[in-house]
Amino acid sequence: MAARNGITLYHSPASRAFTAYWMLEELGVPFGVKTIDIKKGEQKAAAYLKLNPAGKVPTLTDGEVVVSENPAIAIYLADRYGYGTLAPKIEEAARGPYLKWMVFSTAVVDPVASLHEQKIDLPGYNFSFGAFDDMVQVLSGVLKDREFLLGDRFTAADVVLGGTLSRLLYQKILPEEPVLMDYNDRLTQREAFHRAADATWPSQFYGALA
Ligand SMILES: N[C@@H](CCC(=O)N[C@@H](CS)C(=O)NCC(=O)O)C(=O)O
Repeated sequence: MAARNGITLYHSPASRAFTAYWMLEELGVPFGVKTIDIKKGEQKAAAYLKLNPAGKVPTLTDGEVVVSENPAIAIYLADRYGYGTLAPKIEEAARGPYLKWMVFSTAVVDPVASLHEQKIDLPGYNFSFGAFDDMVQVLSGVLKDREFLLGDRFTAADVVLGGTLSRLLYQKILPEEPVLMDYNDRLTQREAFHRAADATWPSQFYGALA
């Protein structure tokens, strides 16, 4: 059932919708949850396709606003409910890398890692997401001397990249490089991460955190 302020998250347990759930927990805004069971194919039901024609979770509605794709959901929520804190302001220099890491998370990290998991490693120069090893190097490079993507400041970009990275480390798709593991530890220690994980993942998934 939708919360009074109108935010509803359509999610499926143990899915990429975890990222949007974590984002809402970081903001501390009230929200309702509707479960779309992707194992039962509910994401392809006509009513849901009207909200998200891609037939995937997550989708978020906030009053009249309908938004899907994790980075878009996080950018929307952070601008609306965490502007200047979880979202750097438009005029801040940090806004550039903030947006870059948002997009990089699902335009590069997620697809190239999915292919790598299938043992498909394409030549980077031919594909927009580049090569798997290059992606790992980019992440290790940016995180080697800082706490979060933008330095000592935690932002919604860490939620989007971190939600992806955390899953990929758990699935052993990303190499266990200390710099990535340390970053993941910093993120998974957050209370909002725990609340979202407890609500959306089977307990064994993040069992080590319990
Ligand atoms: N690019 C989307 C990916 C979302 C996605 O892949 N969702 C999966 C669950 S992990 C899904 O809904 N799969 C169901 C299907 O493809 O039918 C995002 O970042 O939000």
